[in-house]
Amino acid sequence: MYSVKILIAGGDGFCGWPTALYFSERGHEVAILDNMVRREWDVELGTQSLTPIASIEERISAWKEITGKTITLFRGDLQDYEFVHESFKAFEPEAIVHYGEQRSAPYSMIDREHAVFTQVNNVVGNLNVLFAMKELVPDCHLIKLGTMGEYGTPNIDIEEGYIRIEHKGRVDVLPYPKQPFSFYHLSKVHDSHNIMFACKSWGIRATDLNQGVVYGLWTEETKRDERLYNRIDYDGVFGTALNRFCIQAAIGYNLTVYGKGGQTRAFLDIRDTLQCVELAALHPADRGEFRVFNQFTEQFSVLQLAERVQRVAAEMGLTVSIDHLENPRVEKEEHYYNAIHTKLLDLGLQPHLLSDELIRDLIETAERYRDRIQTNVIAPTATWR
Ligand code: NAD
Ligand code: USQ
Repeated sequence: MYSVKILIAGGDGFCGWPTALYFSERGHEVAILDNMVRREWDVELGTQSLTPIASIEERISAWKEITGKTITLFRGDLQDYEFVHESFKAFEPEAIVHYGEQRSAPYSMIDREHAVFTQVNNVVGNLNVLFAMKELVPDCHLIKLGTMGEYGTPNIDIEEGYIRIEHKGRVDVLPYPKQPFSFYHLSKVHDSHNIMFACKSWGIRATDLNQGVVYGLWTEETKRDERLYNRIDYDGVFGTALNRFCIQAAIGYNLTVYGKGGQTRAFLDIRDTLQCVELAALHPADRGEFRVFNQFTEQFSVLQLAERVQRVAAEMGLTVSIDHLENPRVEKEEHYYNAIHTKLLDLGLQPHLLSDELIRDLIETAERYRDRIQTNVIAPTATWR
């Protein structure tokens, strides 16, 4: 296996921090770029990660102390082109994993300001990455985190990025139609279009990873020391379906299924996020290629997940009820869903499928940190209407 000089934008976040450690552990040269804005949103929303998390400086120095390995830090905003330019010039990455965006759909739907912030932050940050690549590291591979939510829930199979269309006797392979769920998901569509255009115009190499909802918390590296712990969100704005249900189950909070719960989404274990990103990094796209992978391992409806958590909790002696809350979102609650996801499997992905053990482990983690859980931030507050 060869070593890659890899920049993790958003490397202080839920996916980014374990990714940085994972690559560093495997002998790659790692730098993190982040402006810590995710920690400020906790303050804005009056919430915090279930697990206590050390500052980025403490995290990086603990990693050095434990493994002897160095992670470089570029602390700043992707919207600041001068900063992005300086960081790229100093580090000269061979690959960039770009996680550094506002990633909550509810946050983007709070009001006009949050919608505008989300799209400006994400679209401008991503454009700055593309321009810095063009100017300084044209051979570098961009591994961009997109989302399965770019596609929405069409009544036909979801392909990996492109679909062959026959129209009036002519045939073409075109980008798969996008019907995103929120202003956040729309920002990812805008990013995809910008990256595709940069690949075509400038010969940039890029892989768009349309990732499903990530669940889980622990990875080999993050559980080694308390100072390396990852964050995990449970609040109504940043918390995501399965993780939220496990944390709710631990404190006897009725599981918050929105509407009927027939909404089906694509899911994956955080350990598979790391594997997928590594597979993309070790098999770069060609110059000028805009490659799209659907990054998930299984599909579940929200109600299926709630019932599974309820059953595992019952086996642990916990009585858990399921609430069907009025859905704060505008989305189909019963629909067809079948998304293709073979490209990462073809590259060698070995999925960690959802297990009762993982659910039990998350419930136990939440029990351990129950004093940190604020029940007043669990209910959804942002509405789509
Ligand atoms: P996160 O919010 O935990 O981490 C994102 C990080 O990016 C944060 O540390 C934040 O400070 C940083 N950031 C945001 N804007 C920035 C800016 N302008 N400049 C510098 N840093 C900035 O999110 P996550 O859950 O780790 O998600 C990472 C990526 O993966 C996101 O792009 C998200 O859209 C995508 N994704 C996440 C999930 C999921 O379930 N968590 C699923 C699919 C896709
Ligand atoms: N949901 C509930 N109850 C909850 C939370 C969510 O029923 O307590 C439902 C939602 O209505 C939705 C589904 O579960 O139908 C998924 O919601 P979510 O909050 O778990 O995830 P989502 O908003 O889609 O966003 C998350 C990440 C985002 C990523 C996306 C992948 O926050 O960054 O892009 O998952 S995907 O869903 O494939 O678009």
